[in-house]
Amino acid sequence: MKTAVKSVRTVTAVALVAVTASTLTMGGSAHEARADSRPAAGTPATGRPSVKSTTDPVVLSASPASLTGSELPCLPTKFSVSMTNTGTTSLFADATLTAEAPITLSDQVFSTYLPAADPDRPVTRSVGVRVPPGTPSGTYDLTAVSGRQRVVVPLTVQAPPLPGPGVDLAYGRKVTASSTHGNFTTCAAVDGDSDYLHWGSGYGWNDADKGVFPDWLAVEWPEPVELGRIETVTYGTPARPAALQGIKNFDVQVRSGGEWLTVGSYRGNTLDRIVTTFDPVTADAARVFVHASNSADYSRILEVEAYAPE
Ligand SMILES: [Ca+2]
Repeated sequence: MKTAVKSVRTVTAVALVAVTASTLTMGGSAHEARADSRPAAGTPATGRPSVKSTTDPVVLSASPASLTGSELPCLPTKFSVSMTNTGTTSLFADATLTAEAPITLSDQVFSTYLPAADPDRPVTRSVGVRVPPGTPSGTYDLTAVSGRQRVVVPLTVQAPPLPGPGVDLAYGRKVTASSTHGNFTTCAAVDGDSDYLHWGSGYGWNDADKGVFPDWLAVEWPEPVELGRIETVTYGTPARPAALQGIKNFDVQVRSGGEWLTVGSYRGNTLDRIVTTFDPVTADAARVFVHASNSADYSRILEVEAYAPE
C-alpha cells in the first residue's frame, strides 16, 4: 500500500475552477456524506458548513452518506467514491481511502484519469467494507481524501441479532451450495427477502446444474445455535405456482455433532413456504437437500429461515 499519494497529478497546467461551497456543504441533507475542503491533514469536520472554496477542479464525493454493517458474512457493505473533474483540462487524480480499525476496505487508493467533459462526468469506484468478527458495536469513520478535500462516511456497526422469538437466525449467515447459477447468489437465500416478485433480481438462489439432482443449500453458524423451526421458501408465483416451479422432493436437515439429521422430509411438495418444526436441537448448520423439483430442471429457493425453539 502506498502511504503517500500525491492528490492530483496534473497532466498540464490545470485551469482552476472554484468548487462551490454548496458542492461541499456538510450536513445540508441527510443523504449527503460529510465533506469539507480543508487540508487533508486536519480532523474531519463534524457539521460545520464549509464555505471555503478551493481551486481544486476535482470534486470528491461518496455515497451513501452513511452505512450500517455487521460482521455477518452474507451482509457485505460497500460504498462508492466519486471524483469529478470540473475543470477544462483532463487530469489524473487520486483519492486515499482509509477506515478506522478494525474495519478494512477493499481499496486503499482510488486512482483515475478524469477527462475534462461537458457536462462534468464523475468517475466512481465501489469500495468494499469488511467488518471483522468481534468488531464492537459503534460508529467507525470511512474516509476518502483527495487533495484538500475529505469525505467521511460513518459506518455504524451493529451486533448480529441475538436469538429470540421471531429472530431469523439464518439472516446474513454464511451459505454454501452445491452450485449457483449465473447472477444468483447463495447469500440471497438469507437476505431477509422471500418475496417472489424479487426473484431474478438478486434475492434468491438457483442451482447451476440443469436437470441434475441432488442439489443443496446450507446455512452455517460459527458457534452452535439451538433450533426448533426452519422455514424454506421456494419459488412460485400466482401464475406459475410452486407446484410448477418449486422444489418437490427434499429433506430439511440440521448438523449436530458433525452429523446431518433429517428434521423434515417432503415428497410431492406444492407449497411455496414450507414450515418444519422439530424438537429442539443444537446445530451449527442447516440445509435443504433437494432430490427433485417440480420443473425437473433447477432447484429454486428464495429464502431459508431458522428459528430457536418456541
Ligand atoms: Ca432471499
